[in-house]
Amino acid sequence: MERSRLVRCVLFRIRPRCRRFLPALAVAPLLACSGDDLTGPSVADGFDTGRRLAVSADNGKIAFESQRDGNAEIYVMNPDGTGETNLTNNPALDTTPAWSPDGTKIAFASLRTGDLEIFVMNADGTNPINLTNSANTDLWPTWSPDGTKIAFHTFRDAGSGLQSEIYVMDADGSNQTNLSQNAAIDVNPQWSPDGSKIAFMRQVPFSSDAEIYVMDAATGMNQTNISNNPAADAGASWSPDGSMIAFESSRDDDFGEVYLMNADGSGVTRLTNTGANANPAWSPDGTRIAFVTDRDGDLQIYAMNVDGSDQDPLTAPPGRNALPHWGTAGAGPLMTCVEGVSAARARIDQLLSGRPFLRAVAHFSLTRVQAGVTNAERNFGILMDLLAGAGLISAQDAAEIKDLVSPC
Ligand SMILES: [Ca+2]
Ligand SMILES: [Ca+2]
Ligand SMILES: [Ca+2]
Ligand SMILES: [Ca+2]
Repeated sequence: MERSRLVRCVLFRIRPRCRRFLPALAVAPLLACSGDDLTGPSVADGFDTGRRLAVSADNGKIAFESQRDGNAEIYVMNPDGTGETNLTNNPALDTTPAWSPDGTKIAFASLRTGDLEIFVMNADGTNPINLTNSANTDLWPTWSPDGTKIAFHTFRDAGSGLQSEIYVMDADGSNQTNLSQNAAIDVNPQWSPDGSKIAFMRQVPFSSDAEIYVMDAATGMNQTNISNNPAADAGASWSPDGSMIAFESSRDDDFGEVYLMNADGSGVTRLTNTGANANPAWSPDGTRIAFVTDRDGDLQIYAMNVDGSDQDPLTAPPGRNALPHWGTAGAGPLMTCVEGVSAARARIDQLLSGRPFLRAVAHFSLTRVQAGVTNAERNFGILMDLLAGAGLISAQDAAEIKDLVSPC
C-alpha cells in the first residue's frame, strides 16, 4: 500500500511510510510536536518552496531538493530534466530552494549550523551565506519580486508551543520582522508577482484542516482565508501574472491533488488524477507547472500544461526528488540581439502586446541585466521609460542599453 497520502501525510501524519514524502527538514519540527499519530500537526513541511516569484519572461532552470546522494541536497536542472547538478554538496540537510527573481542566486534552508537557517548562495552553488542566525528553525524562503527582501517562516517565537510565524527580512538578513503575528502555525510564504501579497499556509495547532491565506506583504494586515475547505490545502504557487494560484489539496481524495484557483479563491479546478501530487511550481513564462508525484513509486518531479494536459516526468529514480522551484532564464534571452533604442522599444512593444503581465516580465529581466552594470538605478529608469513608451533617451543612455542587449 504504497500509494501515499501526500497532503495528509505532510500536514498531519508522521507515519513511517509517510516520511518519504516529507521534505527532510519537516521531521525536526515534527519530532518536537508530539509522538502522536493522526492528529499531531506537522509543521514546517509541505511541498512547496519558495516558488514563485515567477515574474519573468523566459524559463530558466528548476531548483529542487534531491536525496539521491544520501542526504538532502539542492539540485538544479534544465526545464527538460537534463543537466542535473548538485549545488550544495554538504552532508547536512539542504532544502526548500527559491530562485531570486533575477536568477543569480538561490535561497534555501540548511541544517549545517546545527539548526535550520536561511542561506543564500550564487546560482552555481558558491558562497553560501547564513542570513538568519537564529537558534530556532528557519525555513522556506521566498524572494520579493524586486529582490530586496526575503520572507520565510520561523519557530523562534514558538516557546514550548507550535507557533510558527512568517517573517520578512532584507535580502542581506537585516531587519528580521514578524509579519503574520498569529498564534496559528503559519508556514511556506510565497510572494505574489506584483509584490503586494504573501500567500502562506495556516494550520490551527492540532486541527486536521489547513488553509491557504494571503496577507499584505508590507504590513501583514488583511489576513484572508482563500481556500476555505475542510480538507488540507497547502503549497500555494502564484501564476506569473498573479491572477491564479496553484495549490495542493486532499479535498477530493486522500492522496492529494494539484488544483488551480483564481487569486481570490474562486474557480477551483483540478489538474491531476494519478497518484499523489503536490508541490506545484509555476514556470516563469506561465505555460507549465512543475509538481511532485508518487505515481511511479518514489517521489519524482513532473511538469504539465496549466490545463493539466501533457504530464511528463523530469526526474527519474533513484532518489526522492521534490520541492521544485522554477527560476527565470539568464539575462540574455529577452533582449537578445536588438540594435539601439528604437529596436529595443519595438522588441518591448512586441513582448507587451496582448500580454499585460509582461510589463513586469520585462522589468525583471532588465533588472537582472542591471545587476551587471554600474549605474543600476539609472538604467532601471531608462528601461521603465521604454516600457512606458515615454521620454527621450540620450545617446549615452542608448549606448548603455545597447550594452545591455548585446551580443548581437
Ligand atoms: Ca546536503
Ligand atoms: Ca535557525
Ligand atoms: Ca503564527
Ligand atoms: Ca482547508
